[in-house]
Amino acid sequence: MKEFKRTLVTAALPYANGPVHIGHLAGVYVPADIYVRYLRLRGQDVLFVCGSDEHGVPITIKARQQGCTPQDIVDRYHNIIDGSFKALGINFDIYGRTSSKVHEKNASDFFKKLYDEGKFVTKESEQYYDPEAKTFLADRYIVGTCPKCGAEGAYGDQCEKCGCTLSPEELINPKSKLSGAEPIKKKTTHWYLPLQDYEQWLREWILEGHKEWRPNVYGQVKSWLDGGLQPRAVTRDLDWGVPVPVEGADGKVLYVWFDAPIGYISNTIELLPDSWEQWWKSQDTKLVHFIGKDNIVFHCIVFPAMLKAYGDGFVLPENVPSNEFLNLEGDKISTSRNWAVWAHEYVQDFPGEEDALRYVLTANAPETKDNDFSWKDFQARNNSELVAIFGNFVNRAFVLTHKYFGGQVPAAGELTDADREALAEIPALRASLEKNIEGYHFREALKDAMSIARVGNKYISDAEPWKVAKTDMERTATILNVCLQICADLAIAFEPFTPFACGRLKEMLGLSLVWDDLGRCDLVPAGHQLGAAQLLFAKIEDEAIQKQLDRLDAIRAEREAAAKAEAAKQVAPQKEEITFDDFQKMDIRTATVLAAERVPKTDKLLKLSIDTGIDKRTIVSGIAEYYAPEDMVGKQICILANLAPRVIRGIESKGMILMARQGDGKMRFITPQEALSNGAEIG
Ligand code: B3M
Ligand code: ZN
Repeated sequence: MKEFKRTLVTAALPYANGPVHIGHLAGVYVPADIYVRYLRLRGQDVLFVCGSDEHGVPITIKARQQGCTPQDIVDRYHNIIDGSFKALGINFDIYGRTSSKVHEKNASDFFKKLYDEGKFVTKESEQYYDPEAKTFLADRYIVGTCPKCGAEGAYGDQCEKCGCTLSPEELINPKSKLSGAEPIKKKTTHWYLPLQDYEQWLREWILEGHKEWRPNVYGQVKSWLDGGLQPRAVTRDLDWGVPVPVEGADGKVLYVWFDAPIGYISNTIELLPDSWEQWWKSQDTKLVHFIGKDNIVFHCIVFPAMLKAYGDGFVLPENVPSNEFLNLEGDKISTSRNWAVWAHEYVQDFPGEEDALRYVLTANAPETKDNDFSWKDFQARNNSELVAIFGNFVNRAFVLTHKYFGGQVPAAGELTDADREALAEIPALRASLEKNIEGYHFREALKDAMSIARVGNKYISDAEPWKVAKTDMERTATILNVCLQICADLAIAFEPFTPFACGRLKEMLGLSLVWDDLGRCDLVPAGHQLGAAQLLFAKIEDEAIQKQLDRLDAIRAEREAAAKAEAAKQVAPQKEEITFDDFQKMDIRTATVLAAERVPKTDKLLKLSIDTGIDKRTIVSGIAEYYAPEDMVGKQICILANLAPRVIRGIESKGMILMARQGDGKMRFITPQEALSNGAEIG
């Protein structure tokens, strides 16, 4: 195994076009922070870099929609995101931004060097252009009717209704999402990085050299490489981004996925203008990128190829841990549908409960498969694990030490087997915890930490110092001494996961602890004065959970109503042409309903007696969902009189009532605008 001197940890730069939600936290930021805190506790040299990703089309779209500038948008979200990371204890050394001057220069210089060295190829192509908004359009910004299912509002790359993949050419009636204008094709020239030139090198480096990467990451890389790499455009026609620093490139900027990963470097430069190269260019730096699963190709293929093309000894990632997706209450998290738990709202709704979220998102992390976050599970894990096991154990140990020994750590007498056995479990759990964190298995690592709390909780429950104290103070002293040693272990083992509670616990212990202390058993010296017991974790009450569930229910209801309204507007395509003679064959007339009743044992059918002007007859009609029998009596309607009779549920039905049916299935009968005599011919 390679020996490294320092670890550079990056967390994917969130787009500053919206706040971050629990999916982002669980996928990237909480695991990255756990990893960094662990390394710090071990005394390692670590740098933790992140920042806002402030370029890209979605930001310009949002600005247009809200009638403000892209800069306004990124300023707003940069601050919100930065604030929620801080509130949740996700402690970057720098949280920079790609709209900074340092980044603009760095990204621009990076491009220029590759350009000067002939590392790009140029290509002319035809792309969609919005003649009103005067801008080229990404596929996503062209909408129209889906050619497969007829749904309105299908995107140029996909129809969300039927799920089919599309290209903008296939859309019926394509329109620019920006201005509503019909897009035209226009020639444009861009710079491309010929990824295929790096394919062999990537194969050797990753497929041969990094078989230990998570299967989802390794598998995605392999399938990209097996599919054959293509030149990839690194510039765009857009007015928001880092301008392409070559002559004749007016109106062009660096593609957001070209400049964003360079942002990791820029942010390091901003923080450490004199020593940043040590982090990026020394081969004894271990670089780890924490990312979301939709970022894999950019971090494992494109960015490394960019660095390789650049040369100059840039380090490549040693690992790229990426999670699957987190769902919320069984549904995909979606920013546009507002189906999310937003980090900045969580910290407002649950002040002081930051650890609970970190804990649950880790315990439930989608490390190997998609996972679900539910508020009930959140409450249960907080109340029955953090509060009932970890918190309860520590609380009992402290309260009893204060009660019997005035808060002074009592000296241990001779240890019994039970004492020794409890303490002996800790080094083994520590070893497992280390192995798991170092292997990026944070869920398992958290289980190891929780197992230490379980050991403590079981030990104190079995040893019952509150009973022993009635007869044997010496034994009570030993038990509480053992408990306090375990409390110190917990303050260390949990620090990466629940740093706020561990801060309080260290305060209560009056000790500063490092990782190597974990499992030593003599951390808390006899005679040492403890601080007052503080609450480590608070119970989360049903009302708080219900409030969140109500909020989600309201969003769901709103979404369903909107979907219904949308469906109602759907118009069925016109039927095949018929001749006038075909039409003439139909005998359509006015008629009046004389009586109506439900057909027994059916939900949909009404039996109607009607006066057709020609005769009195019975028609069975499937309208019971829309009309009660009494709604129909006395109404004038239109019927198809000469439809061949049919027997429905044993009733002979002669003719059909004309109904108008809208896209969501809602039906209304047709009535003449003014009452006419029954039997009037329609046509
Ligand atoms: N902003 C994508 C994302 O948030 C992107 C990550 C950039 S990392 C260099 O999914
Ligand atoms: Zn479709």
